[in-house]
Amino acid sequence: MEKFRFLTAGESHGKCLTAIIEGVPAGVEIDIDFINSELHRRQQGYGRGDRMKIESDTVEITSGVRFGKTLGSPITLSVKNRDFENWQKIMSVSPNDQTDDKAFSVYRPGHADYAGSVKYNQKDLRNILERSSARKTAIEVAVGAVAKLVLKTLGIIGKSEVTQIGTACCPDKFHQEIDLTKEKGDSVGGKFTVVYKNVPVGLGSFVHWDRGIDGRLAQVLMSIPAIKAVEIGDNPLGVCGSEYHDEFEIKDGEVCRSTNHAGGVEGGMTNGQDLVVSAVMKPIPTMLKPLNSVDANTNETAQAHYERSDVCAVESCAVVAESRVAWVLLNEILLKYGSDSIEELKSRI
Ligand code: EPS
Repeated sequence: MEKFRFLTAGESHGKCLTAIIEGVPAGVEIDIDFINSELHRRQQGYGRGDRMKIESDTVEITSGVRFGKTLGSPITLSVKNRDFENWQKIMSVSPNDQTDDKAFSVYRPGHADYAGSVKYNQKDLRNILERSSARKTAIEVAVGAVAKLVLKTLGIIGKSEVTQIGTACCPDKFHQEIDLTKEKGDSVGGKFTVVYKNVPVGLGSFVHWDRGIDGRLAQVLMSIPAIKAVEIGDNPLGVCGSEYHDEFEIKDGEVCRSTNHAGGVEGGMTNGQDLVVSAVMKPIPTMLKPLNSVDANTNETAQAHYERSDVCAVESCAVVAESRVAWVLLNEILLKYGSDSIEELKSRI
């Protein structure tokens, strides 16, 4: 992140989630309804838990935008946690409100609880859960929506599709797979694909290991909570080179290809074909039927702590991934073309 940069802050049950973004050119139309519709998409999906019935995520913009257009100055976004109403004392910043209510000490296998408590020297695992929760992806999607608005003015559009839930590979079977999992008190993961169209040639580079756009995409996708694998283009396992690589041809005087196994990336750069990235999400590690664990206070075996959760969040995760790919694309576009205003950027592309 060099040209399009941001920080986010906020706990899952704290007052709100916040982001400060830098690098968006001046003059970009900011459609708040679009940002809110992206937040709404992230909340949807079959298999989501009860938290999503409490929240109705909407963004507030408090800097960087005037009369509907960006100023080129830092943009501040915030999304309120409605659930904070129920957690005011528990999440209080004041030492006078100290309480053990909602504290827990039995590690949930697969979560950040164990390593996080050792690393940050915390006895109450809630101090780890609150920021490691996937709740923070709400504000990340708001940031991604701003990036998408810039990309949209440049004609670059993204979408995503869930391709697998558990063992089911066809959408007709997805709900059934989630229902069966829920009945068993379990959770289920899956796979999705993000596609961006009209991506310019030459974003990223081969000149240094850290300039490849494939590496950047892998990093932003791998760091979504619960993502375990990322693929760019088609999985090449078991396929020979002559079948995998996309041959060139000339059509109406233009260089083109009739296949896109590479997913739009060759040599760490976009090649003008659709950018195609897939990721695998593990089953969410909080389960009604808990796994064996250890109580950090007593050092005795115990059943893992149960905290309200989702049975399946693969659809939401696909929306989060779309946003993150938008961060990378906008950053690479700004690195390649620069620009302080959207008019300048359009003319350079
Ligand atoms: C989430 C909010 C969280 C969880 C979920 C995603 O809210 P709560 O903990 O109050 O139910 O529903 O997070 C996880 C399952 C996780 O493991 O982090 C959200 O806003 O997406």
